[in-house]
Amino acid sequence: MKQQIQQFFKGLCLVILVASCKTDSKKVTPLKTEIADKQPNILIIYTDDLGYGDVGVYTNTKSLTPNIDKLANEGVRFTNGYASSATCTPSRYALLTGSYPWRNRDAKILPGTAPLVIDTAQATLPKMLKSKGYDTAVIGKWHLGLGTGNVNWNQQVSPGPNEVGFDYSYIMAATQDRVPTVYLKNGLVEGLEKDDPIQINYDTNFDGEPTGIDNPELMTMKWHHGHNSTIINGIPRIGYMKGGTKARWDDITMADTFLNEAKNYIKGHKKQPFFLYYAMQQPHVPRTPHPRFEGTSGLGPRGDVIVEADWCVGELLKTLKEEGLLENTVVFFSSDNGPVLNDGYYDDAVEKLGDHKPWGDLRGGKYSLYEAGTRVPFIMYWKDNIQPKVSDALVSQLDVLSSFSELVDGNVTVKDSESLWPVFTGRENKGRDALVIEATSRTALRMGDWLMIPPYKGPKIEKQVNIELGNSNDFQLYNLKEDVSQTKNLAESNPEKLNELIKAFEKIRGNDYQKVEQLILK
Ligand code: NG6
Ligand code: CA
Repeated sequence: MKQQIQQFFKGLCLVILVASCKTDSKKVTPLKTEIADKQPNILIIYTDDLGYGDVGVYTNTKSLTPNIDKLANEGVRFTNGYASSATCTPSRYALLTGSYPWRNRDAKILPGTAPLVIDTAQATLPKMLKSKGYDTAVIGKWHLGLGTGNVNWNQQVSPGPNEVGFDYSYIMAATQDRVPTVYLKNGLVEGLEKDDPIQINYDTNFDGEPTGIDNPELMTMKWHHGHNSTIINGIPRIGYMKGGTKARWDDITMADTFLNEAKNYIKGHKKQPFFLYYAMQQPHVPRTPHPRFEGTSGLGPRGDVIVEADWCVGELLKTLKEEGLLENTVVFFSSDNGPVLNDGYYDDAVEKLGDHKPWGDLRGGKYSLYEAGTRVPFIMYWKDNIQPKVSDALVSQLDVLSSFSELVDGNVTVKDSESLWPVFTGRENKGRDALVIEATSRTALRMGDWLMIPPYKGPKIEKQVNIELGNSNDFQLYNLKEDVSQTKNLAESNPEKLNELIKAFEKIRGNDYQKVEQLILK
C-alpha cells in the first residue's frame, strides 16, 4: 500500500512537472489541443465591407447576425481589433503576408487586370502552414492581382493564389462590381468555351457592347457613381468585358457557390490539417441577395446580404460539426474594412437603414482614417479550447501570420506581424503597443489609448459615399478610451502626447508620409 502511494505521488509529480514545463515555455496555460500536440485546422472567415456595428454583439441595435454572435459569445471578441486598412486590397495583403501594405506601393484598390501584388518569394500565411503539413485553400474574393500584366484570361492565369501558397483556389479575381465576372479555379476560368474567348479592358469599350451609360434600359440595378461600364446580369460594372458568356457568374447564387465550395473542401480534407481562407463577397456592392434572403432584414439588400452572410457562417460551422471537426478547428472571423452605404449603386442602403448603425459608435467608415474605417469585428473561436471573453487588447490582422505561426511552430518572422497567440486565445491581455493604420494611402498611429492623425490635404467628406475621411490641415489626437467616437481633438491641449505619438509614428513609418497619392474612388 505504502509503495502504491509512493508510486502515485511520483506519477503526480511528473505530471505537474511536465505541465509546468509546457506552461513555463509559453508563460500561459496551454490549451487542451495544444497539450495533445495536435495541429488544428484553421478557418478564416473574411467578410467584405462589414462594419463594426453590423455584427449584433458589437452594437445595441437589433442583431442581423445570430451565427456570428454565437462565435463571438463563445470565443474571444476583440473590441480593439483592426484591419490594416480601410479598403480591401491592402487589408488582404496584410492578412496574408503580415506586412504593412504601405510598404508596397502597389497594394491599393486594384482593377481586375492588375498584376499580383504579393511577391512569390514573400512569406505568406498559407506558405507557412503548408510548410507544417497543412493543405491550404482560398475560396471567394481574391483582389490581390493576378499574373504579371496583360493577363490572358483564356489561358492558365499565373502567378496567383496557387503561387503564393494555396494548394487550391476558387476565386473571383477582384470584386463583384469589377470585370471579369467569372470564377477562376486554380487559375483557369470555369466554364469558358473555346469559341467565346474573354477580353477585358479597363479603358475602352469593345465595339457594340452595352454599357451603363449607353444602355440604361438594360439595367436592373442603377449606378450612382462609377460602375457605368459593361452591363452583366443587368448590373453595370467597373471595366469592359466581352465574351466568356457561358462562364459569367450568376450574382444571386454567388454566396451559395462559394459556400458549397467551402463545404466540399472541408469534407474532402478530413485527414490532413487544413487552412481554409473563406473570403465572402458580402456586403460589398453590388448587393445581390439570393431570393431566399430578400426582405429578411427589413433594411434592403445591404441588410439582406448580411443576413445571407451570417447564414453562410452558420452553415459552415454546421459542416464542421457534422464532420466531427469543430473541436479541432480554430475559426477567425473578421472584415477587410469598415462599412459604406452607397458605394456606387442605388440599392436603398441609405433609405432603408432605419436605426441600424453599421459603424456602431465609431466615426467614419470605409476609406476613412477615423476608427470605423479599420476597426472591425474581430473574433477568435475554438470550441472547448478558447474560453469566452471580451478582450480590449490592441490587435491587428497583421498579427494573424505570426500568431498562427506561434501555434504551429511555423518559424516565420515578419517584422510588422506580432506574435500574439496567447492574446488571440484570451489568455493574455497585453496586445500591441502601437499600430499604423492606413486609408487610401494615408496613415495614422494608434498607440495605447491614443490615435494621432497627421494633417492630410483633401476633402473632409467624400461626398459620393458620404463618409468623413479624416483629412484636416491640423494634427488630430484622440483619446479612444474616453472618446471612442472621436469628438474631441486634443492635439492642441496635449502637445506632449501629440509629440510622443508623432515621434513613434515617424520611427515606424518614416517621415515622408504626407507625400501620398490618394486613391479615393478612382
Ligand atoms: C472603388 C469603387 C467602389 C468599390 C471600391 C473597392 C467606384 C466609384 N468606387 O473605387 O465601389 O468597388 O473601389 O472596394 O468605382 S474594396 O472593398 O474592394 O476596397
Ligand atoms: Ca472591402
